[in-house]
Order: sequence, then C-alpha cells, then structure tokens
Amino acid sequence: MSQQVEEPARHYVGGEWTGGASEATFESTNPATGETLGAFRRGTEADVDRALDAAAGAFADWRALSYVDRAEYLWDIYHELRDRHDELGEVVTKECGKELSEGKADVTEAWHMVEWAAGNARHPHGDVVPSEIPGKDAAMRRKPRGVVGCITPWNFPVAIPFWHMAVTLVEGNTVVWKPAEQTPWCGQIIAEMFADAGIPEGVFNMVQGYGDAGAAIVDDDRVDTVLFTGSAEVGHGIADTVGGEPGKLAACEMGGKNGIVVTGEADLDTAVHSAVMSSFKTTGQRCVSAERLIVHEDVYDEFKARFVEIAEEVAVGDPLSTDTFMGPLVDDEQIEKVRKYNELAREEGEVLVDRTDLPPEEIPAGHEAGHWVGPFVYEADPEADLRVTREEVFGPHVALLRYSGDVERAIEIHDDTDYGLAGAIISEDYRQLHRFRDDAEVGLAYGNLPCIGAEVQLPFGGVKKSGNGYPSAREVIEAVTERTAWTLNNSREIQMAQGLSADVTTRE
Ligand code: UN1
Repeated sequence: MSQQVEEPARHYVGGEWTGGASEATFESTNPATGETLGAFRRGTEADVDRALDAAAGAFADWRALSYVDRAEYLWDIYHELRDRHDELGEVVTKECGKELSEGKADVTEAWHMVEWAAGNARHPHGDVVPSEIPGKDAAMRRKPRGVVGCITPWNFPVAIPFWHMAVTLVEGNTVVWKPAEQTPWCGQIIAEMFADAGIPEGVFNMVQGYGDAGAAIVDDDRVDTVLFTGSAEVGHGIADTVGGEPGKLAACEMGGKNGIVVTGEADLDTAVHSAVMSSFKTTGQRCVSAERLIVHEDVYDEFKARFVEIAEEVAVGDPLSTDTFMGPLVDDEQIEKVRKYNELAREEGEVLVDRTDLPPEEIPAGHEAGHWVGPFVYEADPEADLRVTREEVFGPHVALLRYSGDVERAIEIHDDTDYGLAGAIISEDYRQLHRFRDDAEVGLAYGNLPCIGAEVQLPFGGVKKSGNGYPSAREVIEAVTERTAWTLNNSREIQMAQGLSADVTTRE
C-alpha cells in the first residue's frame, strides 16, 4: 500500500493479514481536505484476543534469540524508513495534517529511535555490582517481561510507535499494537515493514481500531506491560486499571500545560522565536507544546508586541506546501475543544490575537472541508484561579502571564498546574537558568530554546499528571524488563553479608 489505501486494510496477527472478527470498517481522512484516504477494518475484542494469543505463543522462541539477532529485524526497518523518507513524510502530513517538514521529521525521529534500540543490542545490559563478601560475584541482569501492549497517538504516528516497540522487541518481548484511529494508514505501513522484515510470526501484531480495542488490550491478563502515550484522561484510566493488577505494569505518557519563562534578563529575539515555535508548531498539537508564556514585567510590553505581531502573521495553510507554518487541527473533536477553550479565554482573559475563524481567503483552494483554526493569544492574571490557564487545550492557544519579582516567583507560576511535562526558560543569566533547571517541576527542561523537539537519546516524560515517563526512548527498558539480582558464591564456604552468622548450631 503506497499512495492510497485501496480496500479495507486488515489487521496483522500471528504473521498474517486478517480481516478479523467483524466486517465493520472505519475511514481515515485527510484533516486538510476532508478527503478519504482509505478504509480499515475496525478491531474487536475477539481480534485483540487472537493477537494476544499469537504474542503469548511467540514469546518463548523470541526471547531465546540473542539481542543482536533480534535487532537485525529492526535494522531492516531502519533502512526502509530512511529509503522511504520523502514518501512516508508525505503520508504523515496527509493523515495527521502536520506540515511537510514535520511529517518528515516524524519519520526521522522514528529511525533515530530504531537506530538507538538496535544499536543498544550490542551495549551492556546490566551492572556488575560489588559484594561485601570477597568470594561473591553480584550482578544485575535483565530479562523481558513478556507480552507488551502498545497504544499510540496520532500526533507522532510513525515516531511514537517506534518509541514503544523498537526497544520492547529488542529486549525480547512480543507486541500487540493498536495505532491511533486517526492515523491507521501510518499504522498499516509500519505493519507492512515488520512483515517485509520477516519478523517471526506472532512477535509483532497490529489491531486497528478505537478505544474499545485499546481497552481489550489493557484489561487482558496476558499483557505484562501496557505502554500508552496519549491524553491524560485515557492514560489515568489505564494507570488505575493496571495499578489494581499485581504483576502488571503501565507506563503512561500524557500531555502537559507547558510554559516558557521569559525573565527580565532574556534576549528577546530568542524569547520570541522560542515561544512562537513552542506554541504554534504542529498547530499546538504536541504534548510538549507551550500554552503559557510567563514574562517579566520589565520586558513584557516589548515581548507582547513582538509575539502578537508574529501570531497575527504566521502562515496557516496547506500542510503539503513548503510555505506553510501551521497545518490544520486533526479532526472535528479537536476543533470543538479549541473553540471551547478560546471562548473560555474570552471570558477569563483579555484577547490579543483571535484567528479562531480564518477568513475564506486564508483557506487554500480545495481545502474548504479542512479543520482550520489560526493562533489565539490572550493575557491572563497568573494569580487568578482560572481553568483556561491550567487545563490542556492541545491547539494554538496561548496565555501571556505577566510577573514581577525574581525567577523563583516565575517558577512558582510555572509550576502552578497539575501537569509537568516540558518547560523552558529564556535568560542570559546562568543563575536563573540553573534555578529553573533544578527547581521547575518538569521532565524536559530547556534553556534558551523552544520546549519542543527532544532528541530520542534523552529520557522523555513528565512529572505530576503528565505521567511516569517510561513509554519512550531509553526509559522503555525499565517498563519492559525485569531485573534479576544474581549473586554467585565462588568459595566453598557460605558467608553472609551484613555480619549475619552462617553458623548452624545444633542441640549437641
Ligand atoms: C509529543 O508531543 O507527543 O520533543 C511527542 C518533541 C518530539 C516528541 C513530541 N521529539 O517535540
């Protein structure tokens, strides 16, 4: 399947393409045009059941291979992702609406993750640990947990599946994956890559569908770890369900209400550029996008004037055109949500830029059915208890929050949300930079940069409501492996640590 999906595309289970238990299908549509990209079988509980059986059945043989042999399948995929970069970047753009350079960066991020995971197969996988007793050797060793359920979002439809699956597979687990229902075409292509790479049957399984299929994965006893990236609402539900099941783990990465602190010592070129990138790139639909700009009173007026000027002018349009900065939102539901929060901001704040309804001349010809909104910027009081400055919108919707006082005060405002994923500080004063680095409640902290664009070799994840940070990059290893503490006695005598006596005394 390359440029258009021709017939209802199927699930990939146990090494075969299958129509599944139900005839029901769903469509993928291009968010910029409303055009149908293809039809896909909608997975049911019965399909998930078959996929989990296949994954459980394949586990013993897959874990018996060496890390290096398992990684060979991933290297094939690495080359295919690189060879098909332009074509796949365009598919990402057509299916989720990100502009073309972002569609291509999604594919690049995917092969970076595959490279990291497959390369890691030749790196040490445990620790040699000293013992108190000279005759003992101690080590930490890892082993795969078993069947891993992966549930991935639409905003990084190629990269995030590989964040979840590349390390998971190299570590020796088998996988049942449900791609986001908005981006099943990307899911189909990734499944084709695994099939082309000849991955042993049952090791990788994909079931297309909606939340009911995802729930069937989460609820099943055969699943040892659930990896989830997506909304806080769904993620917290998964963490609750899985938390009640001993032996099962959930690693969830959710959103944020991310902020950028611009201090009185900021370089304003860097500040404005970083804020525009963080708030409007990907049309605000990254979990790391910034919706709060916390700006010191000394530079507030100038920052505001410059930020507003660009927000009025950023190019919204056809995501396949290289002149576009912002593509459409992904779907109607997202449009509704952004509209609702823009309305709330009109009540709770002071509007500075309102491009919610783009005039017809800004909508490219042939794209009238797209999900268009432009930037929305407002001022709000950081002291006030407002919903709009604390709840995640996931769109090009951003608050300017003016502060006075020192960087500690800015960090207090920054931390005044339930989330803690990404954040940035813009300042020329290294003491302020370090204060933010050390104290801000975030998993990803940036200095003099946008708060988007993390590289795969760094840990990715948040604190507070943003999740536990494990379903990505190198941290996945913790979620998909068990650790064994292995201690071996090299002497003929048994000696205990902690001064514990090894003497066995008898009645005689
Ligand atoms: C996401 O927003 O869901 O750090 C992931 C970044 C990207 C990943 C974003 N590497 O912006």
